[in-house]
Amino acid sequence: MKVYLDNNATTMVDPQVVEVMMPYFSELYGNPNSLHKFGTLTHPALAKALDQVYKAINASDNDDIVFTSCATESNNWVLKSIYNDLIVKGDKNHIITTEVEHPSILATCKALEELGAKITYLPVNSEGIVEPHVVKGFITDKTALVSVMWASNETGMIFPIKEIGEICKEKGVLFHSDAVQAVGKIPVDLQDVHVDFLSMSAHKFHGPKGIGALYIKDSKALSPLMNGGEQMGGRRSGTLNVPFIIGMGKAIELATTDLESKMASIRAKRDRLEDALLELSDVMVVGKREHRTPNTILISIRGVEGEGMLWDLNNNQIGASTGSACASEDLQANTVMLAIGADHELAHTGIRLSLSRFTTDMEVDFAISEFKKAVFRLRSISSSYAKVGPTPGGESKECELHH
Ligand code: 7TS
Repeated sequence: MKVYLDNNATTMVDPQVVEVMMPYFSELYGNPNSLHKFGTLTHPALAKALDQVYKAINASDNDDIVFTSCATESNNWVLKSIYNDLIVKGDKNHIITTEVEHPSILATCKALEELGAKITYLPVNSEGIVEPHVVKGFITDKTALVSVMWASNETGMIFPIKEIGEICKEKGVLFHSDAVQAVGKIPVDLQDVHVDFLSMSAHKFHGPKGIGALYIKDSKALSPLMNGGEQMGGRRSGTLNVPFIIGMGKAIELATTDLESKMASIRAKRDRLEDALLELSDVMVVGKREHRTPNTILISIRGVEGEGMLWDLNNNQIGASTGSACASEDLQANTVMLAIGADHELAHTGIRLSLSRFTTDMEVDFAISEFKKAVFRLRSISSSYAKVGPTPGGESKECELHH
């Protein structure tokens, strides 16, 4: 058996998504901007895909949704264009984000900092989220943008986006949310929550890789990142990736239809896995489960290096992660765990397990048994764990880290 538990890194493309994409590679391959039939024949399916995305996030007709190549592009676009439009050409100088964003936000902020922007990286609480009053405390009349993720790719923790959106609205500051780990996993209703810009990515909800979108409330002005042939109303130049856009539309529709029941089913499997792993001594899961997306567990196992654990799981046909694949090529401690206040030893023992609607009960059973075996095996050869042994009581918990 092979068990894929790294769905926060990417997901399997749903076969129904592949099916709707297929005709647009070799049959209906026209460029939608061409005036002949080869081009115009793609229009109905493109319009449908756009509708599917609008509906899934409850966007209004006044809003814009612009397809991009990925969420990394959407995030770069918002940050760089706000910097150009409101800082270089305007009278603002400040952007607020958090310490635990994805590298596509953090590295872009670092680059803008080098160009002279003032960036505030907000600290997170012991569960790894930013509290609304902390955001409020840092907004000044020079703040151009607040950018806070909707849900963490590492911990699954859901941020108080509604409250932060209200604060930004009240203060007249633009608000961006990287909702890559929220869309398709938990309800995202943009009539209920005030967000000016929202990034999403199809490959996190069983769509293809290499296609994403940026939602823009009230179609507000934002200078383009890509200049060229003026596609997408001049917002994002580059020939439209027709099959991938169609795939994204289908994928978001499938993910958000009967979302509550899909969430309940994934949550039941995640909770069963988590309960079983918490039977081990000296393990800790970051964040209360009711505060997390229903598919994610970030667990630390005292005495077991994250990379060793991954290796062992991989040898036994289980794909997991020590955290974001975007940052895991070097053997660094999990940065989110450090931001939460974990010591370096603990931050080196984090393993992220992320399920999907395709994860089966049998796979969960297999993962539980292999995970436990790997922990026993690795602890038995861990010099540090052997020396100290289980901590007194050795109790395991799902909790907040205490500083
Ligand atoms: N934002 C978040 C919150 C993400 O989790 C990711 C990918 C991205 C942006 C980038 O999306 P892309 O469309 O450019 O690929 N996150 C991860 C991860 O956690 N492990 O591998 C990729």
